[in-house]
Amino acid sequence: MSIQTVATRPFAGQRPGTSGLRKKVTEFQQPGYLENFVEAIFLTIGGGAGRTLVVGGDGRYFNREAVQTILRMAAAHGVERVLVGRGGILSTPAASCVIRKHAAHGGILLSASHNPGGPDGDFGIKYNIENGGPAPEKITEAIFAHTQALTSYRISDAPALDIDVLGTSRIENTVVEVIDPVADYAALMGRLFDFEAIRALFAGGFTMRFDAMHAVSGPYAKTIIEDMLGAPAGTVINGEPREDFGGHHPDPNPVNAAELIALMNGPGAPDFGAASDGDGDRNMIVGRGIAVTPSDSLAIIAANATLAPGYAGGIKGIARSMPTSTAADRVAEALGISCFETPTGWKYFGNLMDANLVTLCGEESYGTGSHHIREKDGLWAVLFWLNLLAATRKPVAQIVGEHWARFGRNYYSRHDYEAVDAAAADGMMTALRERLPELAGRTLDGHQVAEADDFEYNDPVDGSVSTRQGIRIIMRDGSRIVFRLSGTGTEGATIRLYLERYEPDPARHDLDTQEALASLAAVADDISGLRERTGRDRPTVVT
Ligand code: G16
Repeated sequence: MSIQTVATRPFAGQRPGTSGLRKKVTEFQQPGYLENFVEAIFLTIGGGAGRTLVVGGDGRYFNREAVQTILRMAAAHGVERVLVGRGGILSTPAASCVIRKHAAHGGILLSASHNPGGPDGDFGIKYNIENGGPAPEKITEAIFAHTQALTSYRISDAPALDIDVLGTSRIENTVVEVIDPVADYAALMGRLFDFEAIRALFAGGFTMRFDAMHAVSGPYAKTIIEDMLGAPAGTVINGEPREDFGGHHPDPNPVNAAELIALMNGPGAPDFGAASDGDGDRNMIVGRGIAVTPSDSLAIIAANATLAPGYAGGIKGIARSMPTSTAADRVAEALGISCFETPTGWKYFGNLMDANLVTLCGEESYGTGSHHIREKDGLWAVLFWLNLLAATRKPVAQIVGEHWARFGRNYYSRHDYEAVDAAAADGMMTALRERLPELAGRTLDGHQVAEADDFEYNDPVDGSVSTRQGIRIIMRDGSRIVFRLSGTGTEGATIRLYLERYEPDPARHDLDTQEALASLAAVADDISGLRERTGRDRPTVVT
């Protein structure tokens, strides 16, 4: 074994997006591409001497090769100890949990989350810091700057390590410990939720279907829901992680998890349905005949937080990403706690949680979580709902209906226009930005515009400023139209249009969501010229 210095050259496009670097697998397979990014991480954090690092991923195609490369590079950079999930597996929330529990300096996470996998799919890598959360922008920018100036990287020429067996071995002077990917995480969940009450719920015949979508949450869900909570075998479906996610899009929304939705809407539906994504940080909550929107789920969790033992003392505050509906704001107001509005991306919640300003965080993109770790956490949200169902013994639809009756309903939908021409998308956003000053005060199809701006976030903890985080058109009646470009797509541009309408009157809480939002959708198209500029006459995905 010896440490090699290998000559390299910079690759274009290695700037991390909303959540790390995500590219096609084929791009990552170019010699030096992954190595350059990893070298840049080590240069940014100042090497590995005396440090513990966590490494793992969602098991998608190229995960195993990438883990081996990172282990050999960690050894070349003098890392003292690496904790790696068995088989190279760690869900994103479990990685965050392991970093915190073992006081690691940080972690390298391999995932392109909900993006499709396989040889023609996507791969991704991101660095998480010692609080267990995604690196903030100043670190990701430093990593990017290093990628652009590299002339070489360092790597050990050690042979591949067996990462399928628990135990400790060495590469150069680095200790590599293969750990059970589920154990630490499952123990943490057991401390937050009333497992006894949930066990009693299942023992009483409560039925559930958890669709792991052939992604990483399968082993976690089987251990916790079936083995520890006593749900019958078969409650977790598609529970074996596969390198290509069984050819599916591992994104838990009603479109991609259509089978689960059909089951929950059909005769003989189980009491409760849920799904998680590629790396286990997203969740979808479904009751009989009702898919709960992520924005409502956050608000309902907040309103009922004290039912779970881990939150029995109450919550400090709530944070939501800007495009997420304002349903949680109403709960925060009722509880007399603060509600923060941040840009899209879980990384913006880290400072607020570290400063103990918020307990719960959520995003419209099927992400919910709390200060127990620093990533969103799919299974955590599902366990929260199970705890809520066990404590109240009410069906999901009743819990949601009662919440709306108390706080009002925020009709909400996201329209995605995927893989559109990047120049057309940029052109649309630029033109809309220029129109913002003249929109304020105007009445558009009966909605009076109260505010129209390009969202800017001033972090109250470290004072950093993030500009151009999405265009908001806020109406006097509480309705909102939001436009932003996705930061996670890998093909052309994806335009996201978020629509929200607030309805306080319970007599009007059973409208069809798209019908309730039709007038706002028409206004959105009118002011942006979206259809004309992109040549699309309808969204690719509506959730
Ligand atoms: C990532 C981030 C999320 C964010 C989402 C938005 O999700 O971790 O915090 O809400 O991207 O994606 P976009 O920029 O495409 O709207 P994930 O689950 O892909 O890591």
